Amino acid sequence: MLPDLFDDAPRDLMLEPGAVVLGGFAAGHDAALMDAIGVILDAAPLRHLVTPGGWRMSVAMSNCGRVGWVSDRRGYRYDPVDPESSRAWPAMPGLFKTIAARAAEAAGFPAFVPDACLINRYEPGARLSLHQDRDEEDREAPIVSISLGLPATFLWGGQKRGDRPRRIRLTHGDAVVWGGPARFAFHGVDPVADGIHSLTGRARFNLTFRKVFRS
Ligand code: MD6
Ligand code: FE
Repeated sequence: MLPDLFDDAPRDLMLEPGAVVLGGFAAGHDAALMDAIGVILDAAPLRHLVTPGGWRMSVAMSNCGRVGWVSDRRGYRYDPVDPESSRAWPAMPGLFKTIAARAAEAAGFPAFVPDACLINRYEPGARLSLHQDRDEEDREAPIVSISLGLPATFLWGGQKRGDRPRRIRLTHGDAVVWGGPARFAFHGVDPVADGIHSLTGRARFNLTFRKVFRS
């Protein structure tokens, strides 16, 4: 047996209790996911939101589902209406719900029913600084993230903002799930390196599924 030093086989990785990377989890559905993303973005185009502090985010965002995550000078919030169009966000495709629920279950969180999905597009150089996801009313449900296209270095910062983050490479099809004791961990994304991916072109896409409302 040769050592698998050069093996790209999918790997699962426990980050800490409640947080796991499921290597390649969504790879078999990549084309269908990108098709569905394209339909959503036709109705609710990607845009660069402004932070409450007045900075334009380098990541371009849109949403589908009952509510969408938005930021502007007034703050962060979940909004049932796309502020660009004043219309409801596109419905969440069944494929999204199914894949998110399966990933959550594989990570030990059965019966996950997301009501919001944030769509992020990173062009080369785009990044996301360390943050917690805490705008959701439901504090029990996990968050499920699916990465497509160009690879990225994910920052896993632990429970305190000052903790030095671990760096984890996320590649096409990887899922990250966190909840329970890890639900409010700090995390972010380093600037995406330039490259071309056969399915997404010069971009990384990330879907994060949330359950915003309790019940
Ligand atoms: C990203 N993701 O991977 C950014 N948040 O592009 C997030 O901020 C994130 O991946 C909560 C849970 C999973 C995530
Ligand atoms: Fe986040």
